Amino acid sequence: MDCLFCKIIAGEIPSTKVYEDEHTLAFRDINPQAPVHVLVLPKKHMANLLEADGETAGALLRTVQQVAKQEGLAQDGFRVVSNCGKNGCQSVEHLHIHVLGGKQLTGEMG
Ligand code: DGP
Repeated sequence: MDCLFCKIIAGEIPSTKVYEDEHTLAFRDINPQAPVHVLVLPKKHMANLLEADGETAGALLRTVQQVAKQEGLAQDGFRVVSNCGKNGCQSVEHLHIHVLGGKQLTGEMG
């Protein structure tokens, strides 16, 4: 399948890995929007949140928690975003959750 994030998961394209377990991978965004900007994704290909089952959603949220703690975001807080489809400006069609933090983020959401 011609999916950029599947190629990263397969190790065909390098990434800066932050955390990995059986079902999920977390690596640094190539174009960081904050001092900490990590992408959390399921290893199994699915286009976006609409395709995620409960088990996958749980695994992703556990990895978000792990990344937040590991990256020192737990005390001051952080933001989680998952762009979905055209209006959400999703550019890579493999479900991923952005974890952003390490500074005071702006109040704008859209
Ligand atoms: P989204 O717009 O929500 O689909 O986010 C896709 C993100 O993926 C975007 O913030 C940039 C990041 N990205 C795109 N290509 C690569 C890559 O090859 N490596 C890494 N680490 N991140 C990438």
